Amino acid sequence: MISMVSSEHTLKIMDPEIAALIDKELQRQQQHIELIASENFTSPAVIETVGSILTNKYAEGYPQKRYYGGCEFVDQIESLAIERAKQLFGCEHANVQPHSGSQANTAVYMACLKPHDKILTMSLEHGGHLTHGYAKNISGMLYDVTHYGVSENTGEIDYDQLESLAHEQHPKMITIGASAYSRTIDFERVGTIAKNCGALLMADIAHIAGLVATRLHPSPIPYADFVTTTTHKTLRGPRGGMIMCSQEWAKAIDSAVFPGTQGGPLMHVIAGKAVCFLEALKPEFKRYQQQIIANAKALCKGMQEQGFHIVSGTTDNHLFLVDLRPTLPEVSGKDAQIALEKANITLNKNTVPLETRSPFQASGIRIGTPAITTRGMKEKEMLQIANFIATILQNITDETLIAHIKQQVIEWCLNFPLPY
Ligand code: DSN
Repeated sequence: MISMVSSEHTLKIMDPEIAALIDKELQRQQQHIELIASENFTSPAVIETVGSILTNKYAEGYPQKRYYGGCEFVDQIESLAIERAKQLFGCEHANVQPHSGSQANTAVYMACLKPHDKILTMSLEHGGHLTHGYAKNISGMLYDVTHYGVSENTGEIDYDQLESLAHEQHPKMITIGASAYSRTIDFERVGTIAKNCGALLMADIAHIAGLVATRLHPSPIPYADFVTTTTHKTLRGPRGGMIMCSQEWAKAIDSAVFPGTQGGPLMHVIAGKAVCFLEALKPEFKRYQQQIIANAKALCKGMQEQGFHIVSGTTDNHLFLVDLRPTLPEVSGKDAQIALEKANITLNKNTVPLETRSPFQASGIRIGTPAITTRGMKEKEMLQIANFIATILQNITDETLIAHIKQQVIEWCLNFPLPY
């Protein structure tokens, strides 16, 4: 499709500055070990779709119910995306228009809550998300928020605390789902708690969507009134969001997305979601998800063998948290992130249970394997990565050593080319 652009209109000619920055970003992606748990490398087919002429089209409304003419083909595209999402996740209704996970969560709240209603959610410090009632997010401003968290001893979600808070607070909604949690989530138990206290349940599977789609993580669909996700993390699609629910809530959810919280849908991104869902329905996608988990377990074990403390002791999914304090008490998460970045290893600092530093410093790092698994890395490579990380963190002020590892990382990355 790109080849349809005549040479005098290419980006390099029209805007060499932006073209050069995109080239640099591509080189950065190729030459770094990407361990940010929420990032991935989407397929060339998705990139082609998102970069297509579909970006030209306005289509406010839904298939066959649009406010604009000329929607014949985008109607078919959105219908395909919806049908594939329903097939992939086994849900009754899917809205594929949310521009992001945050938009998806906000639309769910708009569909069923009124300002000042009570919500019970996982706290950000314990692995939740901004849109799960964080004070400076709209969810924390509009609703009366109570937080549950992880047990300080085990690092696992404290379902007993969740249950007693639910009976004490009588929330209108409970949310379950996390951005930094490495263990299997017991959606069935939380569904029972919600039912017993008369609360609605929203499960946010943004991080684990690929694992849920392939049933490598139990699905919340049978237990939750609403399931929200992004499409670009383990699901490996374009950057965007989605809401799934039963037919009972379909109309309210659709109205909350449009016109409630969004205007025109991004049809190029919706088409990219359709392509992503088709890819995710293929058997090789399940093998990819299995390898993500195998790699996370191997990297986690590698870090433990290097003497690092893992929150909750292990991982069941695509990520894990390292609490740096027992091994390197003087090194903050921020220090670690900066030092690793110098050696082309990208990840993010993260707060850990019983955190003693501010969120800007933090005492942990979050490590995820979706992106490096897409590049074809396997268990053997995870041990090498653990070795790189440990060497840097144990010699955090040794700039010569870090520069030397950077060169090794760049050469090593050549063995795992990106498909672009
Ligand atoms: N920013 C995402 C993450 O890194 O987990 C969550 O929205």
